[in-house]
Amino acid sequence: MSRLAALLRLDRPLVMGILNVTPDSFSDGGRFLNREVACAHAREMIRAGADLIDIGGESTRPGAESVSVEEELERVLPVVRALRKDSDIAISVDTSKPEVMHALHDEDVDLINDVRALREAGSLEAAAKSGLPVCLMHMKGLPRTMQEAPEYKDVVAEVREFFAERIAICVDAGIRKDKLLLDIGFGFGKTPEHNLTLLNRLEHFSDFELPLLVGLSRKSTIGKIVDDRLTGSLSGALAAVGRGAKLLRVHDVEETVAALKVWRAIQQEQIVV
Ligand code: PT1
Repeated sequence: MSRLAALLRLDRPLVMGILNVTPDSFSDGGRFLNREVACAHAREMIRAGADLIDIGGESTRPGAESVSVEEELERVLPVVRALRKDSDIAISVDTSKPEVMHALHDEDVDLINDVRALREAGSLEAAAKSGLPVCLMHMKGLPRTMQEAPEYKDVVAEVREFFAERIAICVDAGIRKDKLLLDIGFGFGKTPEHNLTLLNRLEHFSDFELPLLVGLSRKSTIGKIVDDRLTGSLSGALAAVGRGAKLLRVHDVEETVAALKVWRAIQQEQIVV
């Protein structure tokens, strides 16, 4: 069985640690140093109990500019290789680019995490060919402009329709439904109220019978509620698992793992360490 399939069978929520591979200076030394820093950060998240590491070379935060294929490959691939050499951890790659997906053929990775849900030209085919599981995230608009007055008539209905359509398109392209994960896209073309509605009604997405991933760690909606984004993110994480989230995409792995231990102990009505 694949690493990810084995993780998903566990009867507990999973923690995906965020590894952003930041822009480098142009010198080779800069790149090398950046890789070292990224790998050290990954090792720290693994030590803290991460189940997966999500490696991303394109920022998709509100307002972010796009990056070239070459740049993204240069950022992501060396870190994927170094991490895989170091560890048997499940690796997810946060990308929308078919060229990056294609390059993953030769790497031992476990998941494509695509905030554009395979809508970029060529990515559906590239993902299908890779045979890898895919996380389909909902986003309205594109990162650079998505926070300019997002509007929905019924946000839950719209995101549900989006998932139904993307699942059908993936299955048509030869990606088995049981290889898909879904993500409501907290912070992607949504007002804080849209984000809160989707999170509160996460159970409205359970009938797709696919694992639900939630990423709210340190996001601006949390920062609008409380100053301390860590405390806010942990509280949001527990609300998400209580409503059926199977995976949490987080910056603060150690703290999230601890919060989940308390949640699980309550679920199991006994101390679990
Ligand atoms: C996410 C996610 C992601 N988020 C998945 N992948 C980001 N599957 C990157 C803000 O409002 O939720 N799910 N990859 C990061 N994106 C954002 C969006 C970061 C909004 C910050 C904000 O602050």
